Amino acid sequence: MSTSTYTVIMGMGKTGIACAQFLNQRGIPVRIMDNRAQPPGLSILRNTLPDIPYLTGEFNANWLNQAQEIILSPGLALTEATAHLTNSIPICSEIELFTRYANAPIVAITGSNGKSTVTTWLGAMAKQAGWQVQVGGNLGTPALKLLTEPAPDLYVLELSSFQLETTYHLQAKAAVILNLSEDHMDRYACFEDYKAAKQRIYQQTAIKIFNADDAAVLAMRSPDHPHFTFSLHPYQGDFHVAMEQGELCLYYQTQPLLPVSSMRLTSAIMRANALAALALAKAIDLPLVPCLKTVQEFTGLAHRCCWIGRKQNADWFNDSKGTNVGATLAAIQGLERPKQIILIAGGQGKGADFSPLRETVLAHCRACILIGEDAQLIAQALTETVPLYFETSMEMAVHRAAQLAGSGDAVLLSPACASFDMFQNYEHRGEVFTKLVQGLESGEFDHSKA
Ligand code: UMA
Ligand code: ADP
Repeated sequence: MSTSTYTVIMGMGKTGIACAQFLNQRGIPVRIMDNRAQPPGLSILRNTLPDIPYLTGEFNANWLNQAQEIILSPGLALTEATAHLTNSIPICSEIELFTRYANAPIVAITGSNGKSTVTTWLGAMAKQAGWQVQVGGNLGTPALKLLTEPAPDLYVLELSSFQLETTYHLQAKAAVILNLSEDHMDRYACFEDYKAAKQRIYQQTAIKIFNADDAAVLAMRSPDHPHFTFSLHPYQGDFHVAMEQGELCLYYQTQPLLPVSSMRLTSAIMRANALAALALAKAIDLPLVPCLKTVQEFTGLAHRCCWIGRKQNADWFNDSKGTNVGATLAAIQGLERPKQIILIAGGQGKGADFSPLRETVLAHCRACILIGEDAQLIAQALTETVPLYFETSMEMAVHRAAQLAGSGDAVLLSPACASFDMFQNYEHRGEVFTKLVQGLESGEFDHSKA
């Protein structure tokens, strides 16, 4: 057992810096390191915490072996710490640290897709109901940052599998895994490992929410533990979608809640997200009326299947946050335009198997424009489906799409990949795409050259 009195933080990104600031403020001695030469948090660290010992460009085994505890940033796998350890040192996440200090109930949301949407939606419901609520986690604001504000009535946290790997005492009042499909296969040995990391969200959770349409999620349910289910199929979940007097409605059990036509977000995946948010709201006793008002008024988040305009007589959609195959499948199917979609995809595939795209592309797309590091991998999965075009920049991809697009078509950017090979992040990719599309003049492209 170590006799040291310092905590070592691994990683100098958003999470690492939030941990250093939080612990330093409480007088807990910390050291911080990052194996990147120029980690993004370095200048903030130097400016705001000049007395904290730090290291960049490598990890220091001595520091790690003498630490009282190691706080591991989510971008680092557990083995990045254990590889250096000869002593038995406890390792945990920033979220674990958060649970030690948080003084209000926690709702925790994970899943392969829809996390940010449901987290934001539930936060908006709580706010509409007059609750003090703080929203953060993988969404962007590190959970520990939320603790710098007075304790609210509720914390709503989006959690990634990375954060859950080393979180042991979440004890959420309500938690959900929205869905499970392959993601981050460059980090996990297999899908089972990824699933196991996600499943940790249900540990010691008071009320669990399950997607009844997702077999892998539903298999985690034990009937005697308090839970709610949701489903897009009539009467298949506590919260579900069914017809009421000729109109499609959201339901709680046998009670119609509202017609889906009254929602601003119209796609099926957004109905599933609304049902999940309502189930979480029910689990924490949020009043129904303000929640339903929020279901109707919510307009969604940027870069998730957003219509950005009509050019070349086609509709253009930005789904830059479609960073895995599951999200891209949902986006293509959600547009409901058989054979009329021109898909722009590609980037860093994170070790994904792209073959599930095949059938959906064949049914819904009429061309695919491929960009980025893993364009060839996607092309292999799509051989002999639809015409494939390879482009070296987003600008070229948009120009190619404009040449191909005709009346009634939809051009969809939904990359099924991370963006870091060509862009700072998915927001940057979406903004570049949107600007290029907005810059297209009608008739700028000569269709005869396509
Ligand atoms: N890294 C190193 N060496 C280090 C530390 C990090 O190479 O010593 C690399 C990682 O491999 C990673 C990158 O640096 O590629 C960032 O890692 P980080 O842990 O420092 O990231 P933070 O800046 O702290 O941001 C993290 C989340 N990022 C990741 O999990 C990769 C952010 O989610 C999250 O918003 C933030 O904490 C606050 O909670 C982003 C994300 O992409 C949006 N998440 C993944 C996803 O949603 O799919 C999981
Ligand atoms: P996450 O935070 O899990 O990445 P987001 O809400 O940011 O989820 O959405 C990411 C991508 O997933 C977008 O492309 C969006 O259109 C798609 N998406 C959102 N909700 C769902 C869902 N319930 N099922 C499948 N795809 C979804």
